Amino acid sequence: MDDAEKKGGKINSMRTNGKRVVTRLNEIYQCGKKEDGTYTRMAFSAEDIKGRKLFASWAQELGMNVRMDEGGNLIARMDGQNNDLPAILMGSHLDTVPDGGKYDGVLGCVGALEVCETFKAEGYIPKHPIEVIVFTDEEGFRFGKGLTGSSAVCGRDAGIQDSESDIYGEERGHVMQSYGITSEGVKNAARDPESVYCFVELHVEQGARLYRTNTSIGVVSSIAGVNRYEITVAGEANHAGSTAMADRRDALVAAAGFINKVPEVTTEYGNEFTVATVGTIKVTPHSVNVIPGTCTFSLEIRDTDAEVMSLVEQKLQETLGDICKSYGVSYTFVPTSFHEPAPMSEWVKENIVNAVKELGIDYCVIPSGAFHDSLIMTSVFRTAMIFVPSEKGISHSRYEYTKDEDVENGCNVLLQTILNIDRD
Ligand code: HGY
Ligand code: MN
Ligand code: MN
Repeated sequence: MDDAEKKGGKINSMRTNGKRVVTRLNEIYQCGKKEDGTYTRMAFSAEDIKGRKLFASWAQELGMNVRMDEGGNLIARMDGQNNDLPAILMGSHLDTVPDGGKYDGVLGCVGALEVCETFKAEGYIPKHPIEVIVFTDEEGFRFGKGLTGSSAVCGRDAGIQDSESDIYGEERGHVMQSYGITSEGVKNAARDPESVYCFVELHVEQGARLYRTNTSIGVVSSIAGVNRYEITVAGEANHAGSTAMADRRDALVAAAGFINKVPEVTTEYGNEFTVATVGTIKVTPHSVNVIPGTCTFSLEIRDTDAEVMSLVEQKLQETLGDICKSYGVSYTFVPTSFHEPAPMSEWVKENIVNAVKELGIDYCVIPSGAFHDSLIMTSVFRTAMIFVPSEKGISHSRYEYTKDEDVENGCNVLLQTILNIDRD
């Protein structure tokens, strides 16, 4: 390709190979096959590592330089015409929730690699170096806190410690040995803001707005903030046969009273998009013939407005206090993680919108209820996201599905966005 072509017609007709992307989404999915019949790539697990190795091998075949930073982020780099320029970053995550789907996170990684593969096939050398980044433990279900790799890249305290235990009782320090990283070392992964031009993440919507309105592309306006808490209700463990109903201080019954109120309070004090969820629960001593002495559960509140989030938190805490008082039990309400709602970069968004228009694809601008590595990345780097539809809005499920043509559209929009940014 000569210079005129590089600047003109040929690059405007450059397209990704949708079939290859769909095949790769399936291949990464297969890496998660487990004996229990699910497909799960829990962060730091053998299945996760298998997926990352496969991904790294594809990048190496392209001649990209592949490394892992101290945060465990896998980074594949393609040289630009001027390697002194800051790098254009694309990517997402390969870890999944339990029994997760084929698209969440993986599309952003495989789609980013596809952009590089298309550049190579077309002989197009971008001005800027390009990096594809697979972030560490985005989902965070294992230790109850995600966005580990992106927090590290942004120099934000990921709030992790080698001594903390995951949901199976395994220590983080031991678990992270599978990547060869430590909680202390993760802090060294902070990236010089000057070394990054911008970050673009392609992702499935995970909600039903694009699907319901039959829209091909979502340009993400902002990402909802997410605050998490661990609540423990403490009553009295006692004999389940000989303790009269009137004499009980059952921690689970009190917790259930509160959990039952969460939707009502959230709807009353939140706005249209506010959500609150209790997603995990455990009791002690966890015996069929003992009244639960303690009940510990998670609470998560999400919204695009930080003030609404704190009002809902306050009202839920008041409700918990009233209910615990009426049952004669005590409680603790401990914040475990806070992520502020975050708007996306106007400049990157504009580049995405221009790309969509150039390709003649229909789009709308929507907020994201799910969080993503972009939620953190936008605090340091110019960041925006491209959404493609999730059939029926289903995600975090084996039934997650995005049509092949939507996958291809998303990759082409990513490609065109990067071309536009690179020429800026
Ligand atoms: O939970 C989330 O919103 C993200 O998908 N990890
Ligand atoms: Mn997810
Ligand atoms: Mn995701």
